[in-house]
Amino acid sequence: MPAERLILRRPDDWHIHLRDDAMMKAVLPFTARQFARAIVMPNLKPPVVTAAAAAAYRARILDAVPAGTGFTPLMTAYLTDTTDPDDLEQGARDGVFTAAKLYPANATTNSAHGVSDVRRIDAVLERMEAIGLPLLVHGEVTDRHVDIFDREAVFLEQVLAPLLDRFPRLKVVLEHVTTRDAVEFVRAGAASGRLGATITAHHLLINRSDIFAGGIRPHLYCLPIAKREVHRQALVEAAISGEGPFFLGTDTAPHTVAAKESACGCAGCFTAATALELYALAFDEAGALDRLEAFASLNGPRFYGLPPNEERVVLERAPCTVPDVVLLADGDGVLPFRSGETLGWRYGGAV
Ligand code: OTD
Ligand code: ZN
Ligand code: ZN
Repeated sequence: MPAERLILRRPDDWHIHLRDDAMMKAVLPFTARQFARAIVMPNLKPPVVTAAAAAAYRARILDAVPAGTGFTPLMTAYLTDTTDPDDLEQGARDGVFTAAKLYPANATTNSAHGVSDVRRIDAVLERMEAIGLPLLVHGEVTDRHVDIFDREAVFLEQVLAPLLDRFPRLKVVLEHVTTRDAVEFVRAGAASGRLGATITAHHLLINRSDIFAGGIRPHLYCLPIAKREVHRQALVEAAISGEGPFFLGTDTAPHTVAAKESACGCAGCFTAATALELYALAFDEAGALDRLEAFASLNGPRFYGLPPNEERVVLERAPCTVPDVVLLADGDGVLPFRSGETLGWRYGGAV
């Protein structure tokens, strides 16, 4: 008899995009309802590059957190070719920065100011290694001659492996892994305890054929793009393994309907509306619900050196309808991943 209820420590989301203004106000309640803490990505327009900008962004988020949720945003610095190591260190010492994010220039949404060549930021990486500030990596090369489906695997070999060699004590999270290659790479470095990886719900649930099922489906387009089924299976196997380096990071990335449904649509899946339910589906399908707590609530805090949350929450095997659309105060809307569908798991809140 399969489990009907699953009680787990309140989880954290180690990779989210909250945006700002009306969009932030509309999407933040979904994350704050399920997760105690979240790593907030800095790819605003303009990006969050200084400790002062991150502190101001954190204050805007805290202002928008619904009363009673107790949600804590964990802030990140957006690394550029000109990041000042002193500002980064001061931000870390003041408790503003939990990590810093490496976007190879133009790899994904709002990454035009990213790092043009990782060797340009050696001084910054040295400082991060010295003070124990984790480096979060969007792991794709941006050379347009490299096929879009190969950009993660090529990044591992050309950029990440040499970087890990050059900074042997730097803590690194390979964000939103999408390939078997990445899973194997992370496993190979697991013994060091300094290499982790986040896995999104959507990459556990879709493969690249789903993006084109019956027509082009812009709401399934995200970066890194979903890969072949063998890769999806490798991600599921890693997520349910319970192994320490693999933890939950939704990469929920809201865009307006108009920005997604366009001749040149934006990348990103908005999964926050039913994040835990989507992970529960993937774990249930793999017969591994008992491993969800390690992935969602234990492995991330251990990697970041933070205590796991004490509170418990419940997931129930019951119908849960994903909202059709989430409306913003300015009249725009965002379509959740699987909008309008009924999922077989429902988040029941704190117990
Ligand atoms: N991927 N979209 C966005 C970010 C992520 O690479 C990512 O972390 C975004 O819209 O900010 C996306 O597809
Ligand atoms: Zn990314
Ligand atoms: Zn992201």
